[in-house]
Amino acid sequence: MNGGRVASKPELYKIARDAVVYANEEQAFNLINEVAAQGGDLLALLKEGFGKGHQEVGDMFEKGDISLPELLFSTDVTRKAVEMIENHAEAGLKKAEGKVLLATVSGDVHNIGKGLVAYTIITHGIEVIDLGCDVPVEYIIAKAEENRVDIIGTSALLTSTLREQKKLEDELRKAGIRSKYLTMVGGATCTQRWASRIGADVYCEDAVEAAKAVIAHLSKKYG
Ligand code: B1M
Repeated sequence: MNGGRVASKPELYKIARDAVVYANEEQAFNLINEVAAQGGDLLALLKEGFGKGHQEVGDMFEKGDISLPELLFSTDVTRKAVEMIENHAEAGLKKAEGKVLLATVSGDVHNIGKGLVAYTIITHGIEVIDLGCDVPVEYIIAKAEENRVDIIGTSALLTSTLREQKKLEDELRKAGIRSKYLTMVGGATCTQRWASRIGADVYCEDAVEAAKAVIAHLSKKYG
């Protein structure tokens, strides 16, 4: 990958970043295998390399510099890199304390933005339970309780499905478990105003903001 010379950390991070930005799955896999074989720090590679690339493509998409299919190809490389690194758990990948549960609300099949949020959080070494899309509030709460998560994040992209985010707040309160969780909301139709109105703890405009909010909350809780 570098003419036989041992690559420096910034060089390795750049190769990982490029693999995501240019959606080069083979480059990502070869790099992970090489770093794992050398006993290198895979979590650092995830955060500083793949994670940075992932944030960059997210930003490029927001600015309209790349198309939706390009974003999806890159996100797929990040997803596979994360899975591969997780499979190398014995090679030193340690998770930070705390768990996040994410779901796109019931009646809503928009999965791409929430997936981007999930992978951006995962690249910081934080465990994410991603329930997918079209998920009823009752199931979200059951899974949050079962997995003892710290944060419940919901995504809504349709005006008609925003109310599910309010339903989540209401049902958590009714069950007397609202204070156990930090609730985070986002999605194209969701706003700060809506979050304040329904009593959600945090509104995030994009995946980077979401990851920052998660890190801030978990650092405060676990030190
Ligand atoms: Co639909 N769709 N769609 N769609 N779709 C929108 C959302 C729409 C704005 C398009 C439009 O009309 N201009 C519109 C909603 C209008 C409204 O209600 N106000 C719309 C509609 C109407 C529909 C259908 C009803 C169309 C129809 O069938 N008549 C239908 C609904 C199906 C359903 O859900 N029941 C529908 C279907 C679909 C597809 C299946 C074709 C496809 C989804 C594929 C998939 O996800 N697997 C799709 C798509 C792709 C879109 C657009 C074009 C793109 C959405 C997207 O993926 N953006 C969208 C138009 C648009 O937004 N420009 C549109 C990329 C993604 C990275 O951005 O999801 O916003 P986004 O996520 C961002 C932030 O919002 C934030 O971070 C992400 C990135 O940084 N974020 C969070 C998201 N979730 C977060 C959670 C957080 C924090 C931040 O914390 C938990």
